[in-house]
Amino acid sequence: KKVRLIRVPFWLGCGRAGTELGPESIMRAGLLSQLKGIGVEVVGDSEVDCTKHPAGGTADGRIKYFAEVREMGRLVSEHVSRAVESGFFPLVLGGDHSVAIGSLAGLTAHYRNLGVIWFDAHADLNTEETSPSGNAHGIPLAVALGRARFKLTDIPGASLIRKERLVLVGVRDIDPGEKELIRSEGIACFTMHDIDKLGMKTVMERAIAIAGQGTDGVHLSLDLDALDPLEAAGVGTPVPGGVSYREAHFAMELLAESGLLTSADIVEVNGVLDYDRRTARHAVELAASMLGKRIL
Ligand code: DIR
Ligand code: MN
Ligand code: MN
Ligand code: MN
Repeated sequence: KKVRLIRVPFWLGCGRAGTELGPESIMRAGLLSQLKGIGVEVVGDSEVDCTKHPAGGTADGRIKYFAEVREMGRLVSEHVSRAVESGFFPLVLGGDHSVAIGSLAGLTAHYRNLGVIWFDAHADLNTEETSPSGNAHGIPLAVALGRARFKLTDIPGASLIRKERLVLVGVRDIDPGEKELIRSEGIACFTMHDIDKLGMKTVMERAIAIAGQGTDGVHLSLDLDALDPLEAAGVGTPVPGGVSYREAHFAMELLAESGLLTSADIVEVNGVLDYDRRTARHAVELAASMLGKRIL
């Protein structure tokens, strides 16, 4: 497997500085040596030239820094698209979760039928209208499904993802508008309640079946706030009652075993809040596991 790293030092989508340090924190936690150790070749490592220090508070309607988010999305899309074209596995290091707008745009330019597994405490299904925070990291899935005013197809080359092939895992904090969308669209959503009830094994088997059925690529978008804040405190929007490191690690191993994964995002690692660097280290372990690292 040949991986291309795409670093996106962006925080404007979460309204709080620190995630622009995410890519560097993850690299410093030993990503390259971990991947080398399991025989994963890293071919190319690029940094997206996104806005780090905004000139002013350019709110376009209700979403903060929307112009910057949109431009970042376009740039990330180009990087991801180029990586897929060259036959590489794009591994996008965020940055806040709005970077996934760019990943999905770049991926849908190539995969006709992309499956998406969204590992997150949140549903990220707000629209410009339903967002209670105005933060762009809460809208990427509504954008990708074409349910927000800004649509994935507003980025050159991109197409929408299909709701039938999208699955959420680890969710425990959903806004009213998101709940409505999940219900009306029938989006597959494995909450913490489902994980507690069924266990991670069954949940991931079902998630993989949904995202893998008839698809030509499967993307994992891993928001580190899916993990319990007791183990991964370095995120901007921690929610108690999350996935344990052990469960997350197992989920990544099951994904690797499926052999279906073709790209991933690792997002929301906040270099300022991650005081003990544990969140970044977990991110590295999870990256290695999803790319095939085995205990034995
Ligand atoms: C919340 C938080 N649903 C929002 N979203 C987060 O602002 O729209 N997503 N933190 O990762
Ligand atoms: Mn998220
Ligand atoms: Mn989240
Ligand atoms: Mn491991």
